[in-house]
Amino acid sequence: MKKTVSVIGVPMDLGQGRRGVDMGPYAIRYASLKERIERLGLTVNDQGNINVPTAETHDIDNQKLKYLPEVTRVSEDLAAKVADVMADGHFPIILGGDHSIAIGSIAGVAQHVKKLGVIWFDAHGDMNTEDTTPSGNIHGMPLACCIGIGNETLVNIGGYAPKLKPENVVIVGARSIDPEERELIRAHNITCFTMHEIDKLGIAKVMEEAIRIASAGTDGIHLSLDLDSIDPDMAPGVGTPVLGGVTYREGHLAMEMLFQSDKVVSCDLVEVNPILDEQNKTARTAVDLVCSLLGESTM
Ligand code: NNH
Ligand code: MN
Ligand code: MN
Ligand code: MN
Repeated sequence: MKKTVSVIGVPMDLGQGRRGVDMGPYAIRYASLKERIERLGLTVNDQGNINVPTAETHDIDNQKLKYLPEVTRVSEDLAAKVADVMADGHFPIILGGDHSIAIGSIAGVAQHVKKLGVIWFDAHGDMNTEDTTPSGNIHGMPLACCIGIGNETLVNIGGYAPKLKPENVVIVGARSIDPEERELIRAHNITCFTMHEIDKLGIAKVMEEAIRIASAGTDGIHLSLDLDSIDPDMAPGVGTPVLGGVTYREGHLAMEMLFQSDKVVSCDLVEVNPILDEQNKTARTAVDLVCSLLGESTM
């Protein structure tokens, strides 16, 4: 585990339709992110926020990919920032914002860790392309972009593609996948542990497999943690809650196993929307989970 954590906020709400997710970075900081991580003996370097344009100042000029130019610009800035802190030897924690920010964060991480695996904790697949998206929302597309499919511009953020090999990508917690997205997940042979597998095999077995697959032949794992992977009882403040999610304890065991693997090099905490939340519960869940990821133990 690296000794210094760099926190990068991305107040992004242009990748989906519900306002308030741009306040996610503030909500997560307000849930004592820095203090909690410092208690683990790590140094926290808060880099502030990446500048994100306000929705009111821009038009949706492309219904297929809403706010494409704006999301592109933010993704490039974020990729550069993440690459910079990785070059300094830090562990980046990227605070969303909606999940479209993973296009930029992974572009930055993979610039450093060239053979990168990803564990994508999400109720959704985020494997839509501009041809399959039912919504035009870029937050439903970041994983596809990272494996090199979909919109040219988004696929090439950071000036290179692809960022990931599908064989090192694992989705965990899925329970709401669009029909054409399912086809893409299958066609690209991406491992997807839905809630069905978590119920049946148990989270420990699922994570053991997920870690094995994401680390096979790679030099590190990026964790992209969409808070809607967690059951709405502990994470109600998300734009698209789906019943029957990962429980609080399952989430913790997953994070503890990732810590023990010593493979994780970076992470995203996304989709926390304080306007839809109950007394910042979702941000507090996010902080609890990331502390487990960084080695907080119950003993
Ligand atoms: N699959 C849908 C779409 O592409 C919803 C995605 N919503 C998410 N993804 N919250 O994590 O628009
Ligand atoms: Mn620097
Ligand atoms: Mn997502
Ligand atoms: Mn999701």
